[in-house]
Amino acid sequence: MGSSGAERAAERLLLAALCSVCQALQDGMLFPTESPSREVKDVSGLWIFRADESPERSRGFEQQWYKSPLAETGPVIDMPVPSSYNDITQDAQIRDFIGWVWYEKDVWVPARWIQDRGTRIVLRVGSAHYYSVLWVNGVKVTEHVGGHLPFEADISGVLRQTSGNQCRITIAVNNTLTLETLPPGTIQYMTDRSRYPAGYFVQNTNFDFFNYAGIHRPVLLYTTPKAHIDDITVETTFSDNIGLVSFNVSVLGSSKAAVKVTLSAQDGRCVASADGSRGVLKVTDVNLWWPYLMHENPAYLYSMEVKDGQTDVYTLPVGIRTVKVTSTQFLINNKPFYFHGVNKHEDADIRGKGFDWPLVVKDFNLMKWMGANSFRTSHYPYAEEILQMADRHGIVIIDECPGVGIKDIRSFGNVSLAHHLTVMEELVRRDKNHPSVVMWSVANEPASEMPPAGFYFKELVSHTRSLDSSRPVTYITASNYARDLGAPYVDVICVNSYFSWYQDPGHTELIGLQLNTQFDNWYGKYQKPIIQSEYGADAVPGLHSDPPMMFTEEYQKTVLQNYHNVFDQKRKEFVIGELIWNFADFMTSQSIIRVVGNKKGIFTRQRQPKAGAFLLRERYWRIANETGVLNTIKLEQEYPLRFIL
Ligand code: GCB
Repeated sequence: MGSSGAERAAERLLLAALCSVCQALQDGMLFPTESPSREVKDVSGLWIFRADESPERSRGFEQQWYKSPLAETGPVIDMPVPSSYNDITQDAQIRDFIGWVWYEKDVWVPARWIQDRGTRIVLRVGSAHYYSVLWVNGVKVTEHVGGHLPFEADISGVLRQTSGNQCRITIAVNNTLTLETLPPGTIQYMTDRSRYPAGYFVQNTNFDFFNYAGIHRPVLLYTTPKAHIDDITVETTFSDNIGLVSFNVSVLGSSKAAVKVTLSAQDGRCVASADGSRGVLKVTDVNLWWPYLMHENPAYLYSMEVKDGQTDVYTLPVGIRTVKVTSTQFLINNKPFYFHGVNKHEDADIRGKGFDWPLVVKDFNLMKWMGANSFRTSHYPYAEEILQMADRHGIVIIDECPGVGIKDIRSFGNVSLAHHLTVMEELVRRDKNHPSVVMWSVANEPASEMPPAGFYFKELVSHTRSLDSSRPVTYITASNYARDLGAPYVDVICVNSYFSWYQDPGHTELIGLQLNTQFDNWYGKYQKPIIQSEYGADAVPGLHSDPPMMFTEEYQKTVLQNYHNVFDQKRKEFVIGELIWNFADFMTSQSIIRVVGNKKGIFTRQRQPKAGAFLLRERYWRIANETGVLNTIKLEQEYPLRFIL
């Protein structure tokens, strides 16, 4: 059958897509899911915990606490996983603890997992902050540098050699930050004996959120067959009504993998299939993945079943969509997309940065309620479950790595850069298949005016592009346009500014002039589209004044309104988005400029709206309605707009 013009165009696009798929990373980090060939056992829950309070924090290693049950080494306390440990007890020393803490849990491993030598048993930690070492039955199985990203170890051998079905998992976690960690930090010993006791030290950082620590995401045991699907990379494009899904599957533990890939629509109908570990699936009458509020049927996900012969099966949700950037626009499926969204934190009372489904679902409900179509994972990668929610709800994500607070020139050295590149590799490897992720952010507000920043960001951005050529790359700047050395390398300029707050506090009348100047300067110099990636003002909930004064809800509203006036002019030109700082109030370290945390949330930390939330809600729905593609009646039924418009 002769191919149509549309098909030929699609094939050309596909060739380009395949070339980038070839550069996929070596090891996989597929999210553990159940399938006919895989089981998952969640071993989160109640663990026991001990902080190593010895002066050097080294007693646990000297006394080998991993060798015997932790309770035999000294006093232990209960500790929930996932959760930060900081706010769980009444002890300020635990809240502010710096150094090694030890977690332990005894779990049963199903006998059939051990007996069946063809079963591979993996222990996976969703994330632990910052540096972790893992033992199983006293045997070290892996270690990992960096919070916010998963790590895992094949523990089949250890389990079969040690005590069989019983499995004592010990995890030591250290939250110390150094000049070469991401984010960086320094430990400062206080030597003035008239003011500080011997050995007194503090952790200094340059970021504005509490350095929560512990096991932050679920700990899972899961199985795969020995010959197993290790990684899958998909890239998608389309031409007219034909969607193309190029895939690359890597199989480990088998010399003769026989991969079969099947793509099914939401009604279960098979729409395309192929044999082989690399190839392209062609989908006629494609349902594209559209962002929330951009289409009547957003977030369409196909289901891609990957089978390796008779042994392994893995199913991956796939959204077919494209992302492109021009000098004035951000295009999703070739249509202009305007980011009207939020910046978030993984942060809540008691659990700190611990993953929590009620919080995740509540936050998505709030984002949809306010008409937000996007968020940025400020200032680190969020849990994979959050990205899966975004895929399913059509919320667009700017996916940020933990490169926040790079302010010291010593953090621009080769060791730091090498680590930063590795973190980007881990991030892309984990998140590359999410349709919701439309851009990578490699850092937030680095000292981009320092001379090494030019080389540093050139390397970082080009390495990220080599890992994934299908998405634009940015970093978030707060630097002056004339002094920013990284901007030449990024695809989109993301600027944070706090006019009438950190500059000219109290003078909201200056916002219009200063913001216009900001946009014109950046666009004039780079001719790249601009996102206002942060703006806002603190509002202590319930504090009021008219005329507005700083820290009141009225002041926060006034700042927002002044910014919005300028956005409304500039979004006709080259401004492609606005992300409020912040979705919700969040905890910071203690300081004279923070009243129990940062209060720039439009929701409180308990997720109750301040006046600014209603203002943004009205604005975001209005912008969404302007696009003219919405079935307003349907949306009004879901979210009664008549009350606000
Ligand atoms: C910023 C930072 C963010 C802070 C915010 C603020 O520029 O990127 O982490 O929390 O300002 O409120 O100061």
